[in-house]
Amino acid sequence: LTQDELKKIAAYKAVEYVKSGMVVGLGTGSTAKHAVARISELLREGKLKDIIGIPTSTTTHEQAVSLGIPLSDLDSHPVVDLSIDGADEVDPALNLVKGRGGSLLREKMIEGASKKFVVIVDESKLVKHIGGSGLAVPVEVVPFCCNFTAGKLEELFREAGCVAKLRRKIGSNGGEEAPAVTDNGNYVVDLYLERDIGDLDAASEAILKFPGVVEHGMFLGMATTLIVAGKFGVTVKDR
Ligand code: DER
Repeated sequence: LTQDELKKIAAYKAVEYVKSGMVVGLGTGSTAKHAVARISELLREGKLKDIIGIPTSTTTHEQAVSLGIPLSDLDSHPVVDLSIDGADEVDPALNLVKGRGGSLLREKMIEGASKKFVVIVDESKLVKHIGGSGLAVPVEVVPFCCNFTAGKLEELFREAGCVAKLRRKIGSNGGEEAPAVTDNGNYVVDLYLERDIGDLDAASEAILKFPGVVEHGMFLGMATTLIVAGKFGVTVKDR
């Protein structure tokens, strides 16, 4: 099974939790994309009815529009019944790193407003501790003096061997281009960590203290169910 097939298996399993009449948070990324497609398929087949989708990014909004899923937003639906989304990392306590796709703020708003949040991953996303995959913990920051903010974040996690990098668009010629801009007009600083940052709640609070920080990509204690698709099958773990 390819990684994409594993993602699809996890996504389809998660859509079994979607019931007619639900307000559903639609995640962002290559795994959530399969869940959005599956929901539209069940709507077309009449197996699901009266679903309202709350997209977590403009990319997902466009995908859902093209698939005919009725959409709304948190202003109209402040309580979401169920959100389905991928993750970049999942630790044993179901804490997540999200945001490699740059949609962490809207994801955290929508998934934070959800009664249930089902995370769908292939087994490659499982880590012993947050930051353990050697990939980054993203932080959404305002463009104003973003290098100042990046420097403060790097200093904050100096003990964990942190290197903070402003995320830039990759140009057509592969060169580094302008800073990547999120759906909300902000930038992203990626924190590359060499060691465990320890107390995640304390780390979260410390990051959010900086005025230039909007939000970070650690989703702590938010997932209610984890669906992992691996070569040995699919596992479901409830919080
Ligand atoms: O960027 C995001 O938050 C995505 O949801 C990410 O966490 C998972 O993306 P993937 O399913 O493409 O790996």
